[in-house]
Amino acid sequence: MYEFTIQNMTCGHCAGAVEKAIKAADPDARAKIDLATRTAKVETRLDPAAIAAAIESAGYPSSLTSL
Ligand SMILES: [Cu+2]
Repeated sequence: MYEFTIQNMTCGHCAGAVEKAIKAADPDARAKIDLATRTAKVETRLDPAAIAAAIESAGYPSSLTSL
């Protein structure tokens, strides 16, 4: 489980776009997006850097805040 802080995520559409980007990178990922805290908790077998890159390429720079 990785937790990312995601910039620019301001509405439900953004949260959906972030989730879609995560699922595109890893179809087996489980993602819990929290709009209020602008964080995403992601369960994935991928390297967290790959998830961060996918989120960023959707337009939302992110940083890994915890493992
Ligand atoms: Cu939005």
